[in-house]
Amino acid sequence: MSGPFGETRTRVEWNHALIAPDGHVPGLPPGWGSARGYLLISPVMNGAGGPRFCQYLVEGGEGSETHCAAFGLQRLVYVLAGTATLDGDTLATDDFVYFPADDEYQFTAPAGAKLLVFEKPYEPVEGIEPPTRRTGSLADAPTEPFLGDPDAMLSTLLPIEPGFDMAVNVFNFKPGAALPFVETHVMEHGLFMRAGQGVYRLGDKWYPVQAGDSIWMASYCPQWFVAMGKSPASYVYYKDVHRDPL
Ligand code: UGY
Ligand code: MN
Repeated sequence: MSGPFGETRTRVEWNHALIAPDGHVPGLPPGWGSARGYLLISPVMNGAGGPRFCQYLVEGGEGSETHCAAFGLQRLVYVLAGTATLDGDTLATDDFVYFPADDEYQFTAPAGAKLLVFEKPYEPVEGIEPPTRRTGSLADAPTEPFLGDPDAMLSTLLPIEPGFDMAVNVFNFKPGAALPFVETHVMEHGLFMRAGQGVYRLGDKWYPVQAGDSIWMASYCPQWFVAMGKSPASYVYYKDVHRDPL
């Protein structure tokens, strides 16, 4: 809950946003039956043109069912907690599925499940084959020290191929580990803190962040993170890749 005087860590700035769970209000895009969830990042946010993707949470339970995303949208669903069912197969916690644009399926989430969803319009490129559906698990994803630091491990969930115009990665930081420099880049990010805590620099502000928080970083938003506290920090994040901004 917000503090007694309306305090919250939530901030929405022109090139970034921090959405703390105390401000969540239910609301999902169409296509999720009667599921409950929270649309945390979307193009109607203010900003440098606003985000070019959506990020939302879905809670499992009666009516938590979906068959497709809106026309032309690709969708990645990451199981944060509990299980989900895809065309009769079970997805466990930390499994994920990437649905290419205009894919159709039977996806349900029982009570206790918590899903993180990213959606983005697919941008086809002549001569490049669009991706097909992928399922996977965090434990099996390629994982490497980030820029040589074994205390900051980066897992890439989707293949790094030009057919994919989005990436979704998981970053795991030991307490005290940090991004090695303040990044400023053309890609934008949507981020969900899945564990731990730390401090995120966004633009020229520094924010305490913790598990359950979501962050939007616009293209060229200067960004840096340090993990703090006694337990590791971990976040799942989206970025747009492999396309010409012009
Ligand atoms: O992939 C990235 O740009 C990543 N290093 N950024 C981030 O964690 N804020
Ligand atoms: Mn980055």
